[in-house]
Amino acid sequence: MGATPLDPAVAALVRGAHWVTVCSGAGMSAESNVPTFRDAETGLWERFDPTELATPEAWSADPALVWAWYQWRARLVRGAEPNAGHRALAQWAQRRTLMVVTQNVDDLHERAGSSVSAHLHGSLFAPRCSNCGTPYDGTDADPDTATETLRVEPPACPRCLSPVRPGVVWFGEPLPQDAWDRAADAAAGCDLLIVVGTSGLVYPAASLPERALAAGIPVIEINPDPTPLSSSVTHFLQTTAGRGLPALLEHVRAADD
Ligand code: BV8
Ligand code: ZN
Repeated sequence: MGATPLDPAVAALVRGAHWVTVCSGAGMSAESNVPTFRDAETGLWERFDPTELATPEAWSADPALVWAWYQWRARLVRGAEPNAGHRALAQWAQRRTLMVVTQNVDDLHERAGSSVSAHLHGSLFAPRCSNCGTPYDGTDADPDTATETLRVEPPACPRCLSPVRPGVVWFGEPLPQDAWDRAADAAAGCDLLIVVGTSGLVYPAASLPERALAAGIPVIEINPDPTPLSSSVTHFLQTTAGRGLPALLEHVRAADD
């Protein structure tokens, strides 16, 4: 997919937007070599289905398996770098109001310089006690073991000795209310919403672009593949985050020069 020259209508939307809200999904980190949620997990984990493992049932059935999976993912992210898409958003935010709402549990937006308004599904780097909720800031179980073995016993909470759990939102769990409220406000108040790198299958996160469209807010989708949203958005840019976002930023820069 070569860089396609932007449709003048898209360029005009981007130039005129004073408040942009970006809703990102796993595809945002794909060019950083972090597998998306629906990629077949590589190596050790390929025989597991993420939608099976990212559940309270999997955790109660085998905490050591689930803890090892998240340790493996955290290690993968630690070895990854933000990509041109992450960097474009951080630069864009220096010129306009730009809010990042993400479904991703990695920290690549932050490491590119963005401040993230809402991590709708939590973070790989915020483990907490499964019982008393105390944040766990102890050194993680040696992340290297998570690549060699399928099971790593979760650490015990220093306060109540219950197992420490990953700081993510599993299927069937409610989203953090404060994160959801900030995300809903960001999607309702902006002049332009950009949804990038998400299959748009998981709710309520997937409802944010729909809510913006219903409120008459233009929505640009960036994704190399069509999604259930692609036919309803204002503009569908069939390209990757690493190509599409820098292309949009060029138009913001041109408007400022
Ligand atoms: C809730 C954190 C209510 C964990 C995640 C039936 C039964 C049970 C539940 C439900 C049901 N029907 C609906 C539900 C609700 C459920 C849901 O929506 N299920 C779906 C599957 C139908 N939702 C929930 O359970 C949510 N909670 O509803 O609670 C409630 C209320 C009160 C009290 C109790 C309960 C919680 C959902 C959160 C789950 N946690 N992640 C972890 O990471 O391990 S979800 C996880 O998958 C991601 O975070 C993301 O949100 C989601 C989808 O992943 P995507 O980010 O979209 O990535 P994906 O791989 O799918 O797609 C990648 C995309 O990128 C593709 O489109 C691809 O084309 C594109 N791409 C690829 N390369 C690039 C690219 N794009 C750009 N550039 C590239 N280079
Ligand atoms: Zn505890």
